[in-house]
Amino acid sequence: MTTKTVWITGATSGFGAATVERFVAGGWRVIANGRRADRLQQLVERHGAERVHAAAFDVRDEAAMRAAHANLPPAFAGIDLLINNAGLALGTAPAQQSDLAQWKQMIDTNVTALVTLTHLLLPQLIERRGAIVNISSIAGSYAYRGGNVYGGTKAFVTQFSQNLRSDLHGTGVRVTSVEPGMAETEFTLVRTGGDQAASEKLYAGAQPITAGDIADTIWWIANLPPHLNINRLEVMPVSQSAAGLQVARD
Ligand code: NDP
Ligand code: 8X3
Repeated sequence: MTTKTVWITGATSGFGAATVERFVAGGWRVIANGRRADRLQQLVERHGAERVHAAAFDVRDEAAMRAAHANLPPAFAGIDLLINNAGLALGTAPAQQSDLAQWKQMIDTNVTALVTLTHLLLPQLIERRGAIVNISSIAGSYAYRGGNVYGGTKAFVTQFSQNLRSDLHGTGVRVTSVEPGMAETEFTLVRTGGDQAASEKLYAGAQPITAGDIADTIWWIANLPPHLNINRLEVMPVSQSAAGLQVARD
């Protein structure tokens, strides 16, 4: 059987790191991206340079992204699956108290970088009848206080995924939007600017989704028979559900 290649963004932590392990275990080659080069290097050392290629760059840096693509080792140059996972939320303040720089960083990472990499890889994904899995969020479907721009970026990811499907009609390329709910990763540590106690408090007693759960979900999506496409997949822990609307009274 031919060895397939997957490009995973955000491979240094959380969902992305667990997905690297899942795909390597499944026999795939992995292009692992993230800014923390030391963590990527550990992946290469653990699995070998023939299995994992470290592509250390900031996804907001288009020139670095293009250089990483142009300099892929020949064995990694044919990409069958793109997993657009790199992303972040910054802050939990209401819009009127939010930091504009944080809003821009979320848009640049979760939206602009995701479409840039997708645009770059689309020709070869079409040529190879490949697939794209975009990591969106329930925050793109359910409003909550402090979700403002983060939720907006994820609504974009969900709709972009569906529109990509329309444009790719007839090409055989599969596109899926995965929309997880509360999952314990470094997500809350990043969102709170490194507040470990806040992160632990959020997940305590909730039995949140694990990174491995999402890695298994992506693995399942990627290995379905080629005539099947999961369009959208919303996943929550049993402990989480949607709550109602709010009313302000005089
Ligand atoms: P983590 O913080 O654990 O992982 C985020 C990953 O994104 C890291 O590998 C980080 O790598 C990478 N990343 C962030 N910014 C950049 C950048 N500018 N350039 C390159 N890589 C970057 O969080 P999760 O695993 O939870 O998050 C993965 C995805 O899942 C995100 O898109 C998030 O929005 C989404 N999500 C998370 C949920 C949750 O509750 N945890 C629920 C729903 C969706 P590095 O810092 O090394 O660059
Ligand atoms: C992360 C899930 O609900 O914290 O995307 O926004 S949530």
